[in-house]
Amino acid sequence: MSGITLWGRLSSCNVQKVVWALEELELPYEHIPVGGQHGGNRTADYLALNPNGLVPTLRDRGLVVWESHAIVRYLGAEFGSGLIYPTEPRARAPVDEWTDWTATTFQPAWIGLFWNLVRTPEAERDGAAIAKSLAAAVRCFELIEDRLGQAPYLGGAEFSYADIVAGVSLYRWTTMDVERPASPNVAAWHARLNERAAFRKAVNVPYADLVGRLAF
Ligand SMILES: N[C@@H](CCC(=O)N[C@@H](CS)C(=O)NCC(=O)O)C(=O)O
Repeated sequence: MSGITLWGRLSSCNVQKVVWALEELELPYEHIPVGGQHGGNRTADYLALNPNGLVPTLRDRGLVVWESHAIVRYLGAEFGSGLIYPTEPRARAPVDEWTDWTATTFQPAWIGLFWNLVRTPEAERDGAAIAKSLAAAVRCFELIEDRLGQAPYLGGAEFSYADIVAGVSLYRWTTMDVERPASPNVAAWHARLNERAAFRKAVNVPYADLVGRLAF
């Protein structure tokens, strides 16, 4: 077994984190579309790799890793030379902090909005649920806005994997049909990330195939 293989559909925000990291680190990889309309994530072969049955999954020279944040951290630690995952504990701490906050607080908020507003068929949409999830997402973006008033990137002075796991929200957040508060620091961060080819390739992915689709 040699080289890197990534399983997952490119419309998944969790897969997008891994694509962005791979592209950022200029690592060659084989991509196998799995999940969503492609299916394949409940087969015995796939479950042997990832017993959680979700995407993404990554294999590198025999090592299999699932959970998007663990994958991105692995890539940074193995191949990044400190580039997306700082090696020094005091530099690493804020990066891990914003990453864990993304996993536990920020992503559930903005993805909740995406599900309520975009993935739920129009006839089934619940205005109260949309308003609640929008308020939660706005609260999170206010935290990010404040943070980006202190530093250009979430982890501090340098781009890191914290920007990757949180930044996959930006295409959807800015294209969803909702009232967003003015957030100049978030807008400037988005513009900075958009200068990166890896961001554009991984994240600026139209999601028409997800509209009104709750099946996966
Ligand atoms: N915590 C997991 C969540 C993975 C997850 O929820 N994946 C979704 C796509 S974003 C999935 O596999 N859904 C089933 C499908 O796409 O068929 C991670 O970060 O990797």
